[in-house]
Amino acid sequence: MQIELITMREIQMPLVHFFETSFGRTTSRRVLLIEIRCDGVAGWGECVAGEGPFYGPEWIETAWATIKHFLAPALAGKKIDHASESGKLMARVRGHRMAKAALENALWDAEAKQLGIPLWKLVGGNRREIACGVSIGIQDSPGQLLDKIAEELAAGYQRIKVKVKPGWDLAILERIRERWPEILLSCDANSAYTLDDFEHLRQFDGYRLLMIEQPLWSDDFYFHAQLQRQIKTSICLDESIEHARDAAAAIESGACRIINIKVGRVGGMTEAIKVHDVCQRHNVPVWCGGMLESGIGRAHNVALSTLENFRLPGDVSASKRYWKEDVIDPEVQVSPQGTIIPPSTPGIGYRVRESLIEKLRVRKEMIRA
Ligand code: OSB
Ligand code: MG
Repeated sequence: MQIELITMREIQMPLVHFFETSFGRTTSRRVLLIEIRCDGVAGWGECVAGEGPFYGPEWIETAWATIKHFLAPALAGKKIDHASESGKLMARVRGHRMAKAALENALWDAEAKQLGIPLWKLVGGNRREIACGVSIGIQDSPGQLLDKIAEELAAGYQRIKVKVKPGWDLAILERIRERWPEILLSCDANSAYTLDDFEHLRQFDGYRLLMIEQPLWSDDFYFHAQLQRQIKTSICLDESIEHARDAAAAIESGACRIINIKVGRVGGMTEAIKVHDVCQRHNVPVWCGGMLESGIGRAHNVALSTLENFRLPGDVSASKRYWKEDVIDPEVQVSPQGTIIPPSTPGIGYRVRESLIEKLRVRKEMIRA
C-alpha cells in the first residue's frame, strides 16, 4: 500500500442526550476523522480522544497537533504491505495512542477494501453476531436513570452498565436491583475511588455485579490487586491497560479478572488484537469499550468485537442512542435481541457520508509526502 494522501477533518456532533461520568459531562462531541488514500482507495479512521484531557492525557487538540506535525508526516509517501506495519513508522512518537490508532485504523480499512473483504475478516474475527450492552451515564436524578434503564432493556440490550462515583453508587445500585433483580449489571467508576474507600467498595458485593470497572487510578496495578483480593466482584480494567504488556502484568498480578479493550486507548487494531490474544491465553474474557464514537469509530469497534474472546456484551450500541444523524449509511443498528450483525461489504462495511461530513466539518488539513 502506497500512502498517498492523509486528510484530517474535525466535525462537531451534538449528542442526543448528555453523557456524564465521574470526570464530567459531555453534551457535544468534537470528532477527529482521518481519511487515507492508498493506491486510489480511501480508508477511514476516527480518533477517540475527547474534548478535554480527563479520561486520559490525550484530547482532540493534542491529537490534532501530533498527527499533523509528526504522525502523518511519518506515514505520508511510505509504502507498506500491511496496516499493522504502520506502528513501526510512528514508533518514534512516545504515547499518543489515540492519535496513532486513528491513522492505523484508517489503513486497516483501506487494506480490507483493497483485498475486497470485510474488516472483521481481516482482523481474524469469526463471530457473525456480536452481543451489545449499554453504558448509561450519571443522570440528573435516580428516577431519570431508572427510566433510561427501562428504555434500554426494552430495546433488547443484554447488559446495563451504569457510571458510579462517590455519592452516586450504592443507593443507585440498590434502586436498580430492587426493580430488576436478575439483569446483567455492571458499573464503571472511571478512577473515582481511593484506598480510603476499600470498606465502601466491599459493599458493592451485595449487588451481584458482573464487574466493577476501573475503581482506582489509571496508572495502578498494585492497589487494584489488593482491592481484588478484598472484594468478590470482578474488577475490569479500562484506563489502566495501554498495551498487551499491561494486560499480561494486570492479569498475572491479580489486578483484574476482566479487560475492556478500546482500540483507541491501546494505539490501534494491531495492539488491540494482541491484548485480546494475551487475555485469551490467560482465559480472561474481554469486551469492547466505547468512546461515544461516530459511525466510523463504531464500525471499527464492531469489527474488533467479532474476535473469539469478546465473550461479554460490549459498550457497542446503536448509532441512534448518540446521534440524530450518523456519518455512515446504514447506521449501526441493534436487533431486538441486543445484537449487531457485522456487515459483509469490504472494509468497515458502512458507506461514509462524505457530504454530511463536509456539512459538519469545522477544519481540515491535508498531508502528502
Ligand atoms: O469509561 O467506558 C468509559 C465514554 C467516554 C469515556 C470513557 C468511557 C465512556 C463510556 C461510553 O462508558 C461508552 C459508549 O457508549 O461509547
Ligand atoms: Mg470505562
